[in-house]
Amino acid sequence: MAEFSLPPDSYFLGFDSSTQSLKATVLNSNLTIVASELVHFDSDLPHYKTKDGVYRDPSGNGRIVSPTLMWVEALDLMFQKLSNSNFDFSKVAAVSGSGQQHGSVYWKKGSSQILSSLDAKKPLLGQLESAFSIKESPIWMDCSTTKQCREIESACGGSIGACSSHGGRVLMKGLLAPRLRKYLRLSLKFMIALKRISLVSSFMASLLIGAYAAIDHSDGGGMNLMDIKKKTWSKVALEATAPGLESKLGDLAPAYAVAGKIAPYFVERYNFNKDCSVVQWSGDNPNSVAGLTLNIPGDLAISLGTSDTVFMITKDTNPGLEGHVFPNPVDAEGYMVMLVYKNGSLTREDVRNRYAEKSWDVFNKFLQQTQPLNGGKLGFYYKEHEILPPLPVGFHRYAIENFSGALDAMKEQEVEEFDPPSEVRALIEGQFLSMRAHAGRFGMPSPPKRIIATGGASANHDILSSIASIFGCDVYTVQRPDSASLGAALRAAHGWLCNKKGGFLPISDMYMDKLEKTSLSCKLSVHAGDQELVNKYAAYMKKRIEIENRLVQKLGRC
Ligand code: ADP
Ligand code: XUL
Repeated sequence: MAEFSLPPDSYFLGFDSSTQSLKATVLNSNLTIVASELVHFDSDLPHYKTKDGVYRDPSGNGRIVSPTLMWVEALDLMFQKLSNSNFDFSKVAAVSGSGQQHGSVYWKKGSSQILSSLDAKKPLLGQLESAFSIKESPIWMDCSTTKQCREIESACGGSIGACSSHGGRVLMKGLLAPRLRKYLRLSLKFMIALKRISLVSSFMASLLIGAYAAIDHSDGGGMNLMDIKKKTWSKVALEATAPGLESKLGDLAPAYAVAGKIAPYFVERYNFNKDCSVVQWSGDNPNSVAGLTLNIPGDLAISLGTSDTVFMITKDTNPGLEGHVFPNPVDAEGYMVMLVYKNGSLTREDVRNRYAEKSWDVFNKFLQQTQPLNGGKLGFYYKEHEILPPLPVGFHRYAIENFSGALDAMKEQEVEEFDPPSEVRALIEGQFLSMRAHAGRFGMPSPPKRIIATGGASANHDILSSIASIFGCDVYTVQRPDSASLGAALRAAHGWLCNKKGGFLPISDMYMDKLEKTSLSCKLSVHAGDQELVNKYAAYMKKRIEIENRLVQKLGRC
């Protein structure tokens, strides 16, 4: 291993360009965090007038986008903030990053010349103003592509299963393939003027190398366009989406590969070493797999960010109807399986604002005051069109008779509203009962060995306690809730080592026997709930799924 150790006294810089912010985490050669920084889009860049980092189309057509140039300006500001804190860029041996998944950027013809000749005396923003065909990037929350989902599904053979080697079910509006079908069929003129399509991850990497960066296998696996076993573009999926697509997507590369050296722009402007490597960026959920050091099958990770996601590592490439499967970014042979909920933190904030005086303290007090199973008050809260289950915006509440008994004895009645403390508990129990039910279908052991929680809301101990009671296992947290940027910094180090070796190296070699001495270790936050309650929750969960299925039948797929 000494042959392939990290260079002493060096830094590994990881970014996370997420829905609401750009974050940075820096690890040193001992894998200890030495710096971190945040640019919050709404408050640090208020002139874009985003809410939660996005624009929602007021006509209610489901279009949700973010200004591409806001991400560029956020990078300018991030470098400025790090410079102001006297961060020594010359010590950075490698940089990598994480991007919200499924967001897309459309580069115009001529943009590669702009990228390769950036003037170090000026910020990036003004220089990139004319580089994009579409100025507002559609993101993972966008759900304006129902028609295209249906068309692709039918072109793929009419069934979701027909496309199962492409990383997940096709009928998923947040994913890229239906969106590309919509945009690329807009007009021939648009198609001719378009040079390259990037994901948020490969877009940000492109800025750093001053050239178009490849899409990596893990984030690429989420596009519904890749054969995840062969790790190549899938001809069937490309053809079902749009003609001439392959040349616009460019090459694919492993997440641990080096995308290029850092561009001269950053060497001159911030004093980076000219040999600093930029390791492929990847999606935020794959980066979290790395940052949480998830390497034991049976460990479940729950990320509570803008979206809520649940993921595990696996060797199985067969996605269930609901799960996505991506190549694991730090295991050349392995995969990760994941569920995505659109109604995560923003829906918790909405219920907090309506019922808990806009305060997490009051929200938590309500969780503490109310009993597990909530006296049979069960709720479904969708502030955004939900993917899982596919239901439109709306709140639905039920009073369950015999809620702590056998499933057969439970009877529900729809009600208007609960008292404020019960609204809070109904939301939290509803979110995690749904996760337990759906994760069971993608192969989660019951109970999981342990849960590792991350993302903004994992800082909330009362939410973690509900998770431990519902799933019946211990809940761990990491030192900092932003595992995606930590994972990106760790992947920068991993990519650096793989590059030195000239091939893949297991990431655990990097922290073998010294995990506890690094910033990567997890700590036990809440013990498993008692078994009798876990069993009661199991019956209650089945009742919830019965009601959920009925809601889906009645309100249709969104
Ligand atoms: P993303 O990476 O998707 O931009 P984050 O992982 O940074 O999102 O999480 C941001 C969210 O964390 C906020 O929307 C906020 O609701 C949530 N959050 C922060 N602190 C708490 C808390 N104490 N309790 C519950 N949620 C919290
Ligand atoms: C994953 C997904 C979300 C975004 C959020 O498929 O759509 O988790 O990655 O950033």
